[in-house]
Amino acid sequence: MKRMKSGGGWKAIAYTLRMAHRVGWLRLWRAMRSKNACKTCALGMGGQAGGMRNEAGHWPEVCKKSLQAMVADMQKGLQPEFFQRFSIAELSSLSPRELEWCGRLTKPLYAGPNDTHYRVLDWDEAFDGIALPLRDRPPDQNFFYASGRSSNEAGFLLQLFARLYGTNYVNNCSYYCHQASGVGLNRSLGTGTATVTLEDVETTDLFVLIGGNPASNHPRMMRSLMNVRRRGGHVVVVNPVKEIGLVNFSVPSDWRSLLFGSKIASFYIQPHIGGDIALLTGTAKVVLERNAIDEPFLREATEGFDAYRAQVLGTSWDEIERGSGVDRATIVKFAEMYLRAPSAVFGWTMGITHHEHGVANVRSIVNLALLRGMVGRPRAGLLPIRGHSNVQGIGSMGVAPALKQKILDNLEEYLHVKLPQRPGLDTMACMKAAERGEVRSALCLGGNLYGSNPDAAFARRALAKLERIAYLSTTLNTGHVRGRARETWILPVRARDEETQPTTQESMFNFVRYSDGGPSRFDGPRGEVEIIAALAGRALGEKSPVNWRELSSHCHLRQTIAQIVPGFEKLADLDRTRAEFHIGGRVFHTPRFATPSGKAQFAPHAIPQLAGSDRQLRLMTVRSEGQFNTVVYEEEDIYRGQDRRNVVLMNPLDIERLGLRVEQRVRISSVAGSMSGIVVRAFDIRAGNALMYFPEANALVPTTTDPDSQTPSFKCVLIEVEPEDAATGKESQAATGRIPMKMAR
Ligand SMILES: Nc1nc2c(c(=O)[nH]1)N[C@H]1C(S)=C(S)[C@@H](COP(=O)(O)OP(=O)(O)OC[C@H]3O[C@@H](n4cnc5c(=O)[nH]c(N)nc54)[C@H](O)[C@@H]3O)O[C@H]1N2
Ligand SMILES: Nc1nc2c(c(=O)[nH]1)N[C@H]1C(S)=C(S)[C@@H](COP(=O)(O)OP(=O)(O)OC[C@H]3O[C@@H](n4cnc5c(=O)[nH]c(N)nc54)[C@H](O)[C@@H]3O)O[C@H]1N2
Ligand SMILES: [Mo]
Repeated sequence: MKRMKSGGGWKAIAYTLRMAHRVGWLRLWRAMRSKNACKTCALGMGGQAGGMRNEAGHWPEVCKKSLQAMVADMQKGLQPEFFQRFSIAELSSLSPRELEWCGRLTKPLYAGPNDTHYRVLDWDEAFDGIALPLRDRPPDQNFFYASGRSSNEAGFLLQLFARLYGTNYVNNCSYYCHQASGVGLNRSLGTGTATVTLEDVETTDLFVLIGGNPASNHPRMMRSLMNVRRRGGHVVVVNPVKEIGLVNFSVPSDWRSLLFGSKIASFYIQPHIGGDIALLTGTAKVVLERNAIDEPFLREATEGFDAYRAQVLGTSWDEIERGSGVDRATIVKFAEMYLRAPSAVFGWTMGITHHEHGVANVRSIVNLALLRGMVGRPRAGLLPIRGHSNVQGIGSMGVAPALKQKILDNLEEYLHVKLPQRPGLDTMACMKAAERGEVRSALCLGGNLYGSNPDAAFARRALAKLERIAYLSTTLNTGHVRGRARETWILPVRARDEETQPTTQESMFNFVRYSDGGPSRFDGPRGEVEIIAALAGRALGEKSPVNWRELSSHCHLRQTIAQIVPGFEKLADLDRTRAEFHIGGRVFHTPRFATPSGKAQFAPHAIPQLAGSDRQLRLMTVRSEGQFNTVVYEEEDIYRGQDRRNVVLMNPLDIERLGLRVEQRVRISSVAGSMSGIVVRAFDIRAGNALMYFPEANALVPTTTDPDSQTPSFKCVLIEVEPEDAATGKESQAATGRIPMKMAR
């Protein structure tokens, strides 16, 4: 498959036309124009200003991913006959893509220990089956998980349910995502989210993009980066892989960009996987050696500078070059660009957080920004580029193992109850407790814990040990068939734009969007809030201090949240004003921070020693252009020019050094497992490193986590690559579906 010369552009437009054809032009147009926050990434498009509009009001903002998500939600509903016809074993042989395109879930489903097929239940049976056994269980034998696509209202209710039930075993997908950003930013600045607005990003002089591929994963951010360049600013990309869309991107909604393409990266630096701390230390060393620091800012607004300076100056260039894989001249050039920039924003994604030193990575970025006073003023600051469209809101609502003290106090006062004090568990800790048999049941609001977990064999084992698991989902995924407990329930939910009552979401810029909902597309699925309220009412019965029926009104929920969650006060009037808003206290335009002393905290970090021998490569597991997390929409990755997913992308030097050939089948192994039938492909990636696609490659990722954020090291797995005997080479990954898709519907 040929690689594109530019990301976005006509390919994206042609795709839009194909998708429109699939579900009908008018239907798709109406759906995309509806007043609902976009379902995919957390840039926060749409909402009250109308679909396809960003929070700065720009229109039209559309990306392939939002179309894919929309078209998937608009596909036909699955009929009960489907589950009579196809066994769970047959469904297990389907790839993530095939499962996604089977159709929308419309009826509650159940499979017990001896069932070969899912059975359709009515709602009451399902609610009783899931909720009543909870009454007899110690609360800490259950956990509650949320992905990041559900509403604030559903998230708030889920955690309220868990806490009134009596457990803090509540967490969300951020533990596999941006948790390191939250922890790192909190320790450095006392805040866990972006310090900047969208306008800051668009008007900054230098945008440093570290460890992310927004061309593919946050396409609408590319307009902002294009704008930075058009204003004469610079974009520096730090990424082991040369991602074509970060070199050149055609913004489909801008004719000039569409026709001629827009240069994105002014400078592209390719460190080793895990080499960012070394690179950032080197950059800071240049800033310090040239005494180009903002002294008044450092004196008045920060603490810990001396120790940090000593650590950086004490690190040798040899260590820096070896640790980063980048030569001194390149680092000096980057530092000089930083020194010349009157303002700078640092943005990062999973290349920074998916490491055992994820928090140290994040704090190293903050350190570098602080040196020149690039936090706490307009047009400068820090931006964790979030994943799921409402993952930030789900966290704000308290779907986390520990509630913020203020929320806890408010809740206790409001409800006149004592909430559980026993410490909660993060996602990996819940999975491990499940494997040990200490946790016995789980309730999952969206997501796919099987597909998103490291070490797929472990994930399957842990989930299979559970007595009960209930999934609230829109479509079938691998978790439903490979991540089953002894008893499994699947409850079909409405998508955001099918909700009968409005919902709210929070963008990565701390902007709260109001989504109208819309007409339901199927008979069957129910609203998430309605389902959670029904389960909570049954599980808690008489002793519940709240009226769950009352709480199934979203408007009532918003009023409750407004009283409980600081910063969300404006939710109380939102149904009347419809005025979307920025959450108070999150944007930092003055150099006073939310730490106890009001000062930002420097944190010295030594360069991590990454293990590995000459025979091993460091593997990152990443997304392709055609997927959204564990949901694969297309097998190909057009940006990286790959026609299939069971590939390992390597530097040509490594291919030669290891005695391999391009297109050769290999077996890849790590401490966690192995995969065979993988095809070797050459790619522009720093030598010593390799790339494979998630979720398939989770067979190789061990469950080791960053001790500070409990985030798995999805981006730094030591692997060995061995040629496979052609005769025994089996295709393990390109799961060939046995159910023709037409029949499946
Ligand atoms: N199309 C699409 N959009 C999505 C998603 C999706 O699956 N598909 N998922 C959503 C979610 S939940 C998230 S969290 C985001 C994820 O967005 P990204 O973080 O952009 O996604 P990844 O594919 O994990 O890619 C990480 C990037 O980091 C680079 N990288 C890997 N290791 C390192 C390292 O050690 N250092 C540096 N500097 N770079 C490194 C990789 O080369 C890759 O370009 O996207 C969101 N948007
Ligand atoms: N190896 C490796 N593993 C990773 C990553 C990686 O880069 N590499 N990335 C990690 C990251 S960043 C993340 S965020 C996690 C993602 O982990 P999760 O959030 O657990 O998984 P998703 O694939 O996003 O969940 C998709 C499912 O959500 C359901 N769904 C979709 N829309 C809705 C809705 O509106 N409501 C409800 N209730 N359900 C809905 C659908 O059934 C769909 O199958 O994976 C992590 N795992
Ligand atoms: Mo994520």
